Amino acid sequence: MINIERKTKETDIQISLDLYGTGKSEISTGVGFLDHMLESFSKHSLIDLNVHCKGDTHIDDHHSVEDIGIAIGHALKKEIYPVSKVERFGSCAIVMDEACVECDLDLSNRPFLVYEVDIEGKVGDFDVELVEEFFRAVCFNAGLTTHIIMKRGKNKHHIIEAAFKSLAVALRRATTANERTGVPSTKGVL
Ligand SMILES: [Mn+2]
Repeated sequence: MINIERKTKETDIQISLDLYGTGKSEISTGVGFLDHMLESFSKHSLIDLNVHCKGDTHIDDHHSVEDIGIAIGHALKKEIYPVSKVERFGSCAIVMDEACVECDLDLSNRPFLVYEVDIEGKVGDFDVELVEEFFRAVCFNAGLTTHIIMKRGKNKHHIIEAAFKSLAVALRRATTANERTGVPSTKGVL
């Protein structure tokens, strides 16, 4: 279990995260759609996750969404590394009705994000361009090489929720114990 506190003039965030949990969450970010996505992420990753954020959402949701991503990324980095006796690589394609999104990731300890999800506009009052900001903040601060690719879809709520679930399950698979892998790198450390 890792606890992270992150306070700036824009946001005040408390996070607790247990990588090997049971998918329990208490989420209150001030951004309703993000609450829904993080509850889904926790449930399907089996990561126990509490997130509380007071942010300047009177401006817009950008600072809160990005800063929560940074804080979750920091917490994941502390929980994941150094990598030992786990699968290391994880992939998952999730379907939600007409939508299908695939996430492929590597516990590389190197930040990289390929994000090919071609959607615009809003879900409710949530700006969908913030989804890429969130995933970039998570992957860069956690040290994850991650590709999130929309294979098909029309409904933006389905597409984004499938993206969060695909990251959740890919991460769960990559962090699944495997006694035989040792340090799963020819470099000898990750
Ligand atoms: Mn939903």
